[in-house]
Amino acid sequence: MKTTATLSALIGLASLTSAHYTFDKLLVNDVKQGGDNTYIRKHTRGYMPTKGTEILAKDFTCNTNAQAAPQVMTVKPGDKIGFQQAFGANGIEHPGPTQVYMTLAKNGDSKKEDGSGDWFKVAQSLICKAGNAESLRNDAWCSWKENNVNFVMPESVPDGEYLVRAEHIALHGAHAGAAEFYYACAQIKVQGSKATAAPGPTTKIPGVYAVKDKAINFSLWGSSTSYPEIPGIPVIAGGEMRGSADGKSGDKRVAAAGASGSSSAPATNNNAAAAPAAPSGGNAAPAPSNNGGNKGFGGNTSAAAAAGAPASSCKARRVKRSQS
Ligand SMILES: [Cu+2]
Repeated sequence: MKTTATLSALIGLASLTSAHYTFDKLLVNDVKQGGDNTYIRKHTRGYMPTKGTEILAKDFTCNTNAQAAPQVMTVKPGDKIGFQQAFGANGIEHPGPTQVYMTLAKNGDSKKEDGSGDWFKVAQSLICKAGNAESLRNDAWCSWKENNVNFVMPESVPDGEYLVRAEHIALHGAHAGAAEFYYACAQIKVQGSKATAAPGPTTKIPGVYAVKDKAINFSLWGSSTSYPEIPGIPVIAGGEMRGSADGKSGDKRVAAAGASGSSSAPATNNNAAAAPAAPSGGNAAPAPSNNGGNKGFGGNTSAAAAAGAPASSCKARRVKRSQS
């Protein structure tokens, strides 16, 4: 029995550890392109997440000490792009949404781009399986057990070279102010688009999230069966919305209506359950921060302690995985 218990403990540890990850392999239409970090910028954070006030630091753009990758991948609208996990990880096992942001390379060269310009959001995934409070802590999320963050390049993105930043936010510690951010940037050239207008709304990264944003201080440890939040800014018109706030629509990818006609309102869409689309009535001028609008402050944090939520951070940091 002792052996069994020890084994179970080890297995538990292993699976927690594999839940930590970053992304280094690019997929186009589910086929791996090149090797590790051929198109995705290598950084020095390893598989550890970014947390707390670190999201305000410059390194939040493409992760710690990110270096230009050797190649730029050319894709066309309609191609499915995936950011696959690094270090042998094979599945996201933290609960939370995924986001994909893009910024146009200012000099037309994504290898040289520093990401200091404006970013727009091309994709958002939420909940793909309607369930209960328990499933909201694991397999309700669209990204659960998938080994890559993926989206279909929308027609509404004009031709050009871009930095594309894919992100997963793990919410298990969010009630205690410790949402975990996993992200990396790829260098991608879009070719064959008919779009001409620059997509909006836009934001800066860092700056897309404030530490107190409701979406990243949400508690999974109460009775909630949905996640009625959209982290950051709304998805551009024609961009991809996968799943929904309560998962009742299933694992569906639909084109976001976007904020068309209402310019670049940076307000957070807190009505995701109603429609995977535009923020209601946003007419604000483009602004680099998203602190306006209906953004609240830590609305769900207090319920956590009452529900006996676990400590915020992951414990399994000891098991090492080679980064070489
Ligand atoms: Cu973790």
